[in-house]
Amino acid sequence: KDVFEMRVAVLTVSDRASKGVYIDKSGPAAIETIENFFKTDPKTRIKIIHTKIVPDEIEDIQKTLIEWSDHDCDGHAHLILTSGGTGFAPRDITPEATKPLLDKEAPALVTAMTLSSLKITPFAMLSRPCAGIRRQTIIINLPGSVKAVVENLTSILTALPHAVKLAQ
Ligand code: MTE
Ligand code: CU1
Repeated sequence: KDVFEMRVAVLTVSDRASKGVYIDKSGPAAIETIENFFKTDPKTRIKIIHTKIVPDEIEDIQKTLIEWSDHDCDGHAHLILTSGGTGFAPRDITPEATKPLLDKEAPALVTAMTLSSLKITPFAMLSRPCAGIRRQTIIINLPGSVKAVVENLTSILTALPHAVKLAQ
């Protein structure tokens, strides 16, 4: 039957993880969360096509987002999740790197994440994520902690296959 293979890429944005000061746990947490959610969905199969860790630098982030949303021979990512760099610290620039690359913004994805996150912690106010569409790729910023990745991602997963199909 019609099984949609959703090509997913996960970018971890962290100075310390990129230097190997600690092992990135948020990228793997995003992958586990999305794989686990769609495990029981007969219509969607998750294929992780890229993972990467970059420092909190606009150029590194943008280079990766552009590459992964490009239509190369392996095919563009349907969905790019970034984790980290959405906060108020001076080096938190993931949304600023993402926004200029988007053809269209998808503010309601951010609303959904914020609404559900605020029910869990007031610190959700301190995340400034950006979400939208570049070419045929949906890009969504998530905060950096494992807890925040799981909670934010869980709140939007159910809408993603429909979103991805519409964007093709
Ligand atoms: N959202 C959820 N659902 N759960 C959380 O624990 N942590 C917050 C927020 N969003 C959190 C959350 C905290 S403490 C911060 S500082 C911001 O995300 C920004 O995180 P970042 O700088 O790692 O992107
Ligand atoms: Cu925080």
